[in-house]
Amino acid sequence: MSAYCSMLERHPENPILSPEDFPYGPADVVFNCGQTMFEGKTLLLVAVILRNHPTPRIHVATSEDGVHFDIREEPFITRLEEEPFHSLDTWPIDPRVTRIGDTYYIIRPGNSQAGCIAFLEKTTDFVTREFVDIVSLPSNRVPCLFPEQVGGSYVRLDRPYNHSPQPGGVRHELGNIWISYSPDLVHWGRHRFLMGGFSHWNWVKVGPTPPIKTEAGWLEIFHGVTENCSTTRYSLGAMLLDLDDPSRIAGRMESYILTPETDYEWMGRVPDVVFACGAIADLEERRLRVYYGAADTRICLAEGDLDEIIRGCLEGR
Ligand code: BMA
Repeated sequence: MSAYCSMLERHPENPILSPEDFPYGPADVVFNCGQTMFEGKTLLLVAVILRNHPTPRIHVATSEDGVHFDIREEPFITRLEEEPFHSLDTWPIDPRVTRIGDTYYIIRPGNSQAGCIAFLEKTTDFVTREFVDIVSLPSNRVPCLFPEQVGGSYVRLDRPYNHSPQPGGVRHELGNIWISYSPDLVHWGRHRFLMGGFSHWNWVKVGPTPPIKTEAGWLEIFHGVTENCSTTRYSLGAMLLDLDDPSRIAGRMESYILTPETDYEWMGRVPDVVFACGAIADLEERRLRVYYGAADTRICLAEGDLDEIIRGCLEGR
């Protein structure tokens, strides 16, 4: 039984990928991963920071059982080669994957002096990738695509920064989730505010992952950030968006579904962090798997009962 009331259970073999497991190292960090099913296997896009290389790269890791992964040696994503994009693409991490039809779209942040923007790329085979465009202005943290059009438009959630004065005059970097629409995945508009922090565990920032279609609504796993005088803590939450009008929250858990409570989540490059770039639902088995970065150092797996999570959202637990 977890010390906290979490909806997700940690896999007993956690962490399932650590820097020591990276066969092409030495690696200091193997963390926050995109996740999807591909050709019947679980596929992770794993961000790796090598000890002897200045910037991260993203490797493909695949698994038959969802727990033991083979990591491909050749990185799948490294910095974009050509200017003007190369100098904006200094830190390839946090890939979000959405399958639309037979194409897998990947959105990841570009961090540079110019600010944090988002690159959209696509692939059909996870061997070659094609750059589509920059799809957000600074500062916008990794838009997440819905897996199909709604009402004739592509839809996304994103997290523009909001530098708001707080009581007492302190400027604070807050982050809220917005929703927007596009005819072609490149031009985005009809921006609407969706959700800000709403509880002690997420009042500083909330940020999205790609929504998952269920019968009850779009299941959205998001991260929530809180701060106290000495630490920042990242947890995961869940909500449901209306299937026909995803700008409407149909249900939301008041509590987190996962929060740091193990040594490997408390200690690492950034302590006190569980961070997900997505989740994988098995709609037949009614299970949800979340591959998450622990303390910005390792990858772990937490699993839950899909119907329980949906009920938790609808009941506002
Ligand atoms: C966020 C992202 C994540 C990271 C998290 C905690 O802003 O940069 O990559 O896991 O912070 O450090």
